[in-house]
Amino acid sequence: MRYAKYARCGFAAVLGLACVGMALRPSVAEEAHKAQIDALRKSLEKYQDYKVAVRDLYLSTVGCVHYSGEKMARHMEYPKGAMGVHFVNVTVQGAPDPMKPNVLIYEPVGKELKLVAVEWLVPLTADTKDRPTLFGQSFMGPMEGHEPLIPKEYVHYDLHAWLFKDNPLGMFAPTNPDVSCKDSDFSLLEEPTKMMPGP
Ligand SMILES: [Cu+2]
Repeated sequence: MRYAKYARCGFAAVLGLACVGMALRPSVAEEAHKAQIDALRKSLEKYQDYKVAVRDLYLSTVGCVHYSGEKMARHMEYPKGAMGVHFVNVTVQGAPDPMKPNVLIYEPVGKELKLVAVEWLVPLTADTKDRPTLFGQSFMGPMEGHEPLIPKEYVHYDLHAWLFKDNPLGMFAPTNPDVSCKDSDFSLLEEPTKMMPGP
């Protein structure tokens, strides 16, 4: 068995490095995304102080959003967990910029707000041709706006990235079961959002 493995390796070496290149390709992309995510996290560290975020026009939408895990037909599937408090910067527009998310997400902990995640919120427009992607991740949606904080008519795609607090469901999951709204005076249990047809 071991001999056969080495034999194949030797054969690939004779043919050139194509075989090695193929084996490495996915991890090279993953490494590039990881480096990009590390750079992003570093550039956003200043927003651990929410006042810095507000000064840069990331404005609080106050409600701490969480989901029960209830499943509804033709609605988004949000596992039980929180999304936290969204600070939205409406001056960030256009195609999603991997280095400039338009939403910062905070978790109320005691009397503090802890930066836990970021989000890219991209409206569906007449010009939308494709589902957006960042870091090799497809955005979720399109979906209606998240009532009661975002009007239903705001049909959009979105992608969350839990850069500042681990998410057992994955870095890009929409909700985080380890984030809680229990310390918020403005806890909002939302229903899953309705899916909408794409382009
Ligand atoms: Cu959404």
